[in-house]
Amino acid sequence: MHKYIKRVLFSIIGACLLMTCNFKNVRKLHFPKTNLAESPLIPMPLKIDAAFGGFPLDEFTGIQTSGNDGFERLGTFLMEKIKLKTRLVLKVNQQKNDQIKSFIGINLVDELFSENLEAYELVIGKDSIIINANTADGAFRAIQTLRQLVPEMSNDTLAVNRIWVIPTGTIFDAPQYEYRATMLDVARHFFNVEELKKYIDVLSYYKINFLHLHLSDDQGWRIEIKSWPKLTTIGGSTEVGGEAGGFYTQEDYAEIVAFAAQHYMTIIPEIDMPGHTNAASVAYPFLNGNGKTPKLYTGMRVGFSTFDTRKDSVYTFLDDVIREISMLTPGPYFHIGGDESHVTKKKDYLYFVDRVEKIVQQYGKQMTGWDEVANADIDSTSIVQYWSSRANANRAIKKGMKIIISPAHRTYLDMKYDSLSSYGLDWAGHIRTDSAYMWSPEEYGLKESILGIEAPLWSETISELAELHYLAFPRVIGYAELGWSIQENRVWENYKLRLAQQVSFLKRMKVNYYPSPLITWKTAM
Ligand code: TNX
Repeated sequence: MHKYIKRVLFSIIGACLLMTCNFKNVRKLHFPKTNLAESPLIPMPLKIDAAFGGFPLDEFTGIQTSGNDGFERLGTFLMEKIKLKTRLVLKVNQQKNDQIKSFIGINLVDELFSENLEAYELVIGKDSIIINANTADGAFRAIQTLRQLVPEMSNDTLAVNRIWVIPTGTIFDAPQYEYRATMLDVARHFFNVEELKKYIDVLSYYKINFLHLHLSDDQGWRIEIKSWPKLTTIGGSTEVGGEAGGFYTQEDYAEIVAFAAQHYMTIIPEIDMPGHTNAASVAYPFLNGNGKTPKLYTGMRVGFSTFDTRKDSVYTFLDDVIREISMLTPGPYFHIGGDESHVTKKKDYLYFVDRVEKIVQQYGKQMTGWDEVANADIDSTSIVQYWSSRANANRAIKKGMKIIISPAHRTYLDMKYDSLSSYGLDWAGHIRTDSAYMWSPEEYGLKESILGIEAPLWSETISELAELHYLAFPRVIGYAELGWSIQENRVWENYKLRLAQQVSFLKRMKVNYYPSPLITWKTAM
C-alpha cells in the first residue's frame, strides 16, 4: 500500500510538472459538502473512499494525458463529452497556460491495485483529478465514471464563473466479468449504421464492452458478402411485416466496428445456422435442406429452415462467409447461432456444428453459439451462450468451456415489462425493471466458468430506434451493473435511486426509455 501511495503522489506531481501547473493560481473556494460515495454511478464501482471536498470543473480546467496516442485520443473524447454536458471547452495537452488552475490527468501506469485490464483508479483532489490505468480500456472506463460525476447543474454562487463541483475522494474499480454485452437482432428488423452508433455511444457510458449483432435469420441477411452478392440483394430485401429490409455493406460494417472500437467495445458477428437460414436459401437455393422451395419470409415463426448439412458446397459457401466477415472483425469471437434447428436431424446438426467450428478456428476466431451447440463435440475454447437449456449449459461447463449468461426469463430485452408494454413478446414471461436486476449470474454456474453476461434484444416487434430504446432502457443499464459490479455492491433499493438520476443523461442522448413506475425518476442531478 505504501508503494501505492507513493506512486499516486508521484503521478500527481509528475502530471503537474508536465503541464507547468501554476499552483499560485489555485483558488480557495468553499464548497458545499459533497459525498463521492453518494454519487449516482452506474455500474457501482468496486470501492469508493470519499473525502468530502470539491473539485472545481470550470473554464480554467485543463486535460493532460500521458502515455500513448490512445491516451491522447481519450483526452479529446473526454473534452467532447464534457462540452456536450456543460458547454465548457477544456484545453487538451496545452503545455504552457497560466489560465489553467486545475487539471484532469489521464495517465498510463504500469502498476495498479488490480491486474485486470479494465481496472482504473480515479483520484479526485481539490485541484487535480488523476486517472491511473494500465490500459487505454481502463482509462476509457474511468472516463465514463468521471462523466457521471460531473453534475448536471453548475454552482453559480461560488465564483463569478460557472463551476461544476465534483466530489473528492478515490475510486478503485475493476469489472467482475470481462464480458458485458448486449445483442441486437438486425435481421427481423433492420437498424442502420447511425442508429447503431447512437446505441453504442449510450451503452459505452455504462461500461458495456461487447455488442453482438444477429446478422442473419429467416427474414433477412444483413451483411454484404462480396463472393455471394444475392445474400443481401435478395436475402436482405425484406423484414418482419414485409417492409423493405436493408443491409450493411462491408464498408458500413467496418464503420460500425471502428466506431465501437473508439468506444472500447468489440463487435461479435453472428451468422445463425444451420436453422434460421431461410433468407440465405432464397438467395441461393442449393443451401436449402428442408426439401421445400424457399420463398422470402416476413412472419415471426422460428424453426422451419435448415441448411443442407451433407453437401460440401454448403461448407465452401460458409468458408467464404466466415472468411469475409472474420477479416472485417478484429474481435476474438465469431457466433454461429445454432439455436432452434428443429428441422435438422440431430446427427446432421452435430456434424454441422463440428465442421463449422473448424472453419471459424481456421480464420483465427473463437466460436460462440447458442446453448444447443454444447451437444456437439466442440473444443473447450469455444463458448456457449446459455439462453434456454440449463442441461446444455452444464454440459458446456463439464467440458471445461466458458459460458455466457443470457437466460431468456432473466435477460431477454424483448420480453414485455408487464401486460401493458407497448412492444415485446412474453413467451419467457414479463421482465420488470426490478426483476431484471435482482438476480446473480452465479446462480447459473461457478464464477470461473462464466465469461460474462449478455442481454439479447430480438426485434420481431420493434422497427424504430425509439422502440428499441423502450425495450432496452432502463433494463440494459441494470445488466451493465450485473456484469461489472460485485454482488455485495448491488442492492436494488440503492440502485433504483441511482437509476432515477439517469434521466438527464438519457434525455440529452434522446433515449426513449420506459418510465417504469417502480422508479421515482429525477429530472436533474
Ligand atoms: C428465441 S433466443 C430465439 C429467437 C427469437 C426469440 C424471441 C434464441 C436463441 N432464439 O429466434 O427471436 O426467441 O424472443
